[in-house]
Amino acid sequence: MPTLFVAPGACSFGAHVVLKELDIPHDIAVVPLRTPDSPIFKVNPLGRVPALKLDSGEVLTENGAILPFLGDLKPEAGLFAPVGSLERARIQEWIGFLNSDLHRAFRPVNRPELFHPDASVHEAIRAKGLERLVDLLEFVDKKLEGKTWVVGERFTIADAYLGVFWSWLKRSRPELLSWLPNLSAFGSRFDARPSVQAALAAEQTPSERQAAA
Ligand SMILES: N[C@@H](CCC(=O)N[C@@H](CS)C(=O)NCC(=O)O)C(=O)O
Repeated sequence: MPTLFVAPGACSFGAHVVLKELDIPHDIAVVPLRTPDSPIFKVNPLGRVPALKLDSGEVLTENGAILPFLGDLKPEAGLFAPVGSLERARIQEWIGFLNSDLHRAFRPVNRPELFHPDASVHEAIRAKGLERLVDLLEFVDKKLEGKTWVVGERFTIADAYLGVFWSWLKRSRPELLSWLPNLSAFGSRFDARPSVQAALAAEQTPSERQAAA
C-alpha cells in the first residue's frame, strides 16, 4: 500500500485529495515541515512534501510526477486522460503552470524572509510579490470562466492541485476573492467534494499523525 507524506495546509493536499478520489488503499503520514528531526528527511532529503513511498520502497517526489502517476493508477476514475490525447496535454499544461508559476508566486507574499534577511524590506517584497500573484490569479480566473472544472466538466488531478492554491488564498488573502468570481465558484465546488472533506479530516486525525513518527 503506498504511503503519502503530507503536512497540513501544504501543497501535498492535492495528491491527498486524488488518493481519496481514487478510493484505493493507501496510508497517510502527516509530518511536520522545517524541523530537522521531521521524519520527512528520511524519505525526501529536501524535507519536502508531497512524497509518495511505493510498495517497492522507492520514493516519488514532486507534484508534477506524483499527481500524474496517481491519475494513471486508475484510468477508469477519469482523473487524468489517455496517453496522446489533447486533454492529457491540457491537464499537464495546468500542472506545469500551477507548479512553476502559481506556487512560486505565493513565496514572496508568505515568506519574504527567504528573499532578504533585512526585515525592513519585507513589506516591499510582499507588496511586489502580491502584484505578481494577483496577475496570475486573474489569469486563472479568466481561464475558469464558463467552466465547472479546469478542463471542462470532469474533475481531474489539475483541479485537485488548483484546490491547494484556492485554500491558501482563502486562508491568507480572503480580501482578494471578491475580484475572482470564477475561482471562488470553483473553490466552493472544490470544498463541497467528499474527497476534499475526507482528506482534510485525515490530516487532522491524531492516529495518522502518529503514523509519521
Ligand atoms: N517542487 C515541489 C515543491 C514542494 C514544496 O515546496 N513543498 C512544501 C510544502 S507546500 C514543503 O514541503 N516545504 C518545506 C520546505 O521547503 O522545507 C513540488 O511541487 O512537489
